[in-house]
Amino acid sequence: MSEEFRLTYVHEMAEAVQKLQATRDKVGADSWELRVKNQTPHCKFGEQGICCRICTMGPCRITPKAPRGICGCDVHGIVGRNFLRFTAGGAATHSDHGREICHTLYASSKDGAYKVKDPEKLIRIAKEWGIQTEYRDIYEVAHEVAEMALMEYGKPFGVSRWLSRAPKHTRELWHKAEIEPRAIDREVSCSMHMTHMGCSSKPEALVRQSLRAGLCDGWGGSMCGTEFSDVLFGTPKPIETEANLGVMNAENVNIIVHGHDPSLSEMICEYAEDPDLIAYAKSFGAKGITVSGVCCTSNEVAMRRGIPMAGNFLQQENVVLTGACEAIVVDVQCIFPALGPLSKCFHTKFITTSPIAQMPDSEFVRFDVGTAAEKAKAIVKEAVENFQNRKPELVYIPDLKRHATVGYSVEAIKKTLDTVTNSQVDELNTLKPLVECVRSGVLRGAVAMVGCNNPKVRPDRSHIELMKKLIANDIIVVASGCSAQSAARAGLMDKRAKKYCGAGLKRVCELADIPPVLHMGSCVDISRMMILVSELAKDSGWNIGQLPVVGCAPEWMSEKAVSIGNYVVSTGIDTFLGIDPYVAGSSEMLYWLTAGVRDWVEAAFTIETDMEKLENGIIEHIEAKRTALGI
Ligand code: MSK
Repeated sequence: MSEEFRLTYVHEMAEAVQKLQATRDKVGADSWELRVKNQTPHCKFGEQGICCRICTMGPCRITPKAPRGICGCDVHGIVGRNFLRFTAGGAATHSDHGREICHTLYASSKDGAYKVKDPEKLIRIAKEWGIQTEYRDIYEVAHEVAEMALMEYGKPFGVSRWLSRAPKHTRELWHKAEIEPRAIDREVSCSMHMTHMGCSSKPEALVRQSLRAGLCDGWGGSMCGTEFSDVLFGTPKPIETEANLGVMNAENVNIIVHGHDPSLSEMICEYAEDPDLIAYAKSFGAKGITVSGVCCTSNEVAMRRGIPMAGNFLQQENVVLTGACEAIVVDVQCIFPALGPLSKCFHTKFITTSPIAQMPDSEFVRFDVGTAAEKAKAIVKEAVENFQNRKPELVYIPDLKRHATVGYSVEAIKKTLDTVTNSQVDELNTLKPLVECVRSGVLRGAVAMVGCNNPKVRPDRSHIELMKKLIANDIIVVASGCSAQSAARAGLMDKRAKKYCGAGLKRVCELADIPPVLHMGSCVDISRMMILVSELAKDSGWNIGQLPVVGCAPEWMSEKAVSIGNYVVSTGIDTFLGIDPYVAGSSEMLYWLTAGVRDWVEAAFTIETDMEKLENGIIEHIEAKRTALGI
């Protein structure tokens, strides 16, 4: 069996969607491949971050002839302010998602649509926060924890509660650098204030606040999102699933869930399993109901329910182009407005559900905690009824899918490690076996691969080729977001992919029965990776900045990714970006991001758009960390 296994190549993925593009042309639709052509070449001022439109005296663009804006701000101030606003946008987005989850937890009840699925985790967090748990109803505890978490967004004094999870050394660095995040909303608000006309234009100050705003996301809002999603929907554990467009089923009603917030998708999945609705689907000639996902909503339901992953960010139009999508139901973030006009060329219902993400040409079904169950049921019913409107001549689902084992939360990683330790003599529920693998050199290190796709580079290629190179060099990969879906679609989350590993990682995969690329969840779940490195530091006695661990976002595109980069670097992890965050126009900003911040947080960014150099840079960096540790 294992001899027959091979990874899917990126060119095979591209070929598989060519027929979908023929359908696109036949129905006169549009897709990102065409729009990229219309938008190329991109604005050079924008690309370098040297255009300022923060006030209406401009817009001001910096050139050799005009080195300052009308207010006198130089290129470094303009690039710096743009970078901080970029970061604040991402921090706000992740954190508001986290806030919604806190509200859902606050509304949870024994008889309601949302229940506490992981009471053990809830009690652990409650104790961490000094909340009384004994002799109390679990929902009383849940509501107190949720309220306390909501206060984290606007508390007038103190720093984020979650910081206490970080190692002492890291917390001291943050304190000394004055980047400990205070209330979550305050850091976003403060970033907007600092970048208003007539406030900060000094790169050092703008970068410092970027790190702080990033930290309020990763060690604030995103951590709320992850932790309380686990409490509500279950902490992920390894589960089998499949990935790529071939998970859609031509004989079934296909519902695609897309976005980020699991509150909606969990309910849709629930009702797609309802025997009455399945029978209803059969009455329309379908064999059943298939729910599959796109983007991070997909990661959320894949790792808790094994719901298949149809694709990542740049696949979102492809699911409609199959002609077999009865409904694409979206919540928030990373949703192309293009889905509206595109779905009009097919029978597909494009259903928006959040007041945060409203789009033309969509049907808006307002989803809220109080009516979640009835709205989800109505959406599934509507999708079922739409099956009869399919145009069979337009249906084509590429025959491409891969098996994947997903759901490696920190808790699941520890449990997996417990299976390879000798429970008679070894400590359980720790990361120490992993530390030993790194110390002995069986594993050279670890890379956190994260982030989106971006049409600026061939979609998925950088993710997949980088991961292949890393695992061949005995570097284990943990992945989240659309990067995780690239891995799954290629087959890198199939346990049989161990054949592509170096001898050390292959042995680890065999012993622990894991794939070489571990799925850690959605983009808010990069907060899981922060816990993972913190615990690795504690279990190894090394500081985070000393660990042979690297973060990498080779194809990123969103503001959220910039915010993530800021908190990953701030946590002490060197971060490699394959796309320039519009800072090329300022030598001072480049200095601060790629070198200056190292004095504060013992890590920095590397911006490298050449994939081969990026690949080699990561491996060299990991080996240099090992040399510095003397291992
Ligand atoms: S969905 S932020 S395209 S990873 Fe989280 Fe993917 Fe990037 Fe959106």
